[in-house]
Amino acid sequence: MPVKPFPEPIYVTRPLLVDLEEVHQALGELWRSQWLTNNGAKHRQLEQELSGVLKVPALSLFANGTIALMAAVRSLELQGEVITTPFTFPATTHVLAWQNIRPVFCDIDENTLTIDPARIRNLITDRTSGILGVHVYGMPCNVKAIRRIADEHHLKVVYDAAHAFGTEIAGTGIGNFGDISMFSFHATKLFHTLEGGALAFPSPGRKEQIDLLRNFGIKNEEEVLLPGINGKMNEFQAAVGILNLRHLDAERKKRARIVGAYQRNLSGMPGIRIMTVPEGTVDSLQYFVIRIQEAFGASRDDVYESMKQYNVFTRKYFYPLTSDYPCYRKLPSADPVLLPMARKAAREVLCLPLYGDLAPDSVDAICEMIGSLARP
Ligand code: T4K
Repeated sequence: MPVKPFPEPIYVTRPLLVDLEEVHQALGELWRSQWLTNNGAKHRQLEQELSGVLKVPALSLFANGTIALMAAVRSLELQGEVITTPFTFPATTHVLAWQNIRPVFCDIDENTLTIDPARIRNLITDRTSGILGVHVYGMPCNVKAIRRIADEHHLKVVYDAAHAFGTEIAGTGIGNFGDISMFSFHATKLFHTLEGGALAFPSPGRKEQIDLLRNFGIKNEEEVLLPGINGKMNEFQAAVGILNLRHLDAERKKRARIVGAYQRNLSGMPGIRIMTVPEGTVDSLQYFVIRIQEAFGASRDDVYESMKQYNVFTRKYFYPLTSDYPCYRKLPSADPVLLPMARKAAREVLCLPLYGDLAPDSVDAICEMIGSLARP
């Protein structure tokens, strides 16, 4: 081995951890208030602060991103069939299945790896009620083309923006597109609340109903208006979120430097294609993703396995495709022949370690390790 393995494991990500003293202080406030959940002061404060950070008119916090996405699907009364991408985390597809909706898999765009609008029209039937796109790695879907198709066919549009915290298209927060967007605040996300998530919606009028769905449908002590669920974020999660927001800019700056270091080291390496957001788009800096193509000589799986010997644990987000899971693979739209781009992407992608505390010379070493695996 030309480069020495790391003495400690290097993971694809590490959570942002603020000074423990700050956490103790926030916990002290909670203990004194004796208010731990159910729309408390921290919850209200975080909701307000996040609407500003994400540049959306309104937003509702949730216990996690998956429950939030379930509430979005409910709120829009999606049913029958929903057209979606198979190149995603299990949650996106499972949320449909949990509500007895048939996922209809659509192939992805070769460059952005998001749902390909040119293929959506052919999949629309009289049972189609919506489109569920994923801004995968924070790469925006083609929101204009999707809106056009949705309007023509009277379909609702939901975006899984789990990776897209802070993504902006020409200065507009990503949560302003589609009818509802879901953000994940899981510990592995740039901004996190341990576990957590939110729904954002361009029309603030939607908030009342979504908040009801989040809290059992309870309007007041006398009235329960609809079959809601328990999707509430608690006060500890919200307190951690408020603290993390204060460190967001610093974390972004550190990540941007790391991304720069990766780009300097890897650009021009034959067979390595770096995923970058289009011009005019603010990058969420959630993942640093490369595609390992034929010219590299070694396969993505070879690199993934070999990097473990160096104590580097990269991830194959998103392999396998959700359409290949046993629970979905018999669906007509899951036929591999219909999803050539998604299959290619799932074979090629590799997420490299990206988090603020990753030392720049570790990035250089990781790139050297990758370079040493090339078999041109
Ligand atoms: N839609 C999309 C497109 C998503 O990607 C996700 C979640 C969702 C929806 C659902 O949102 P949530 O309901 O989760 O809010 C992780 C995350 O758990 C998951 O939230 C995320 N996507 C997914 C892409 O990544 P795993 O199964 O890869 O996690 P795990 O435990 O293998 O962690 C990855 C690495 O992170 C570890 O190797 C080490 C590091 N790590 C992890 C945790 C949990 C830490 O250093 N500390 C930690 O506490 O899913």
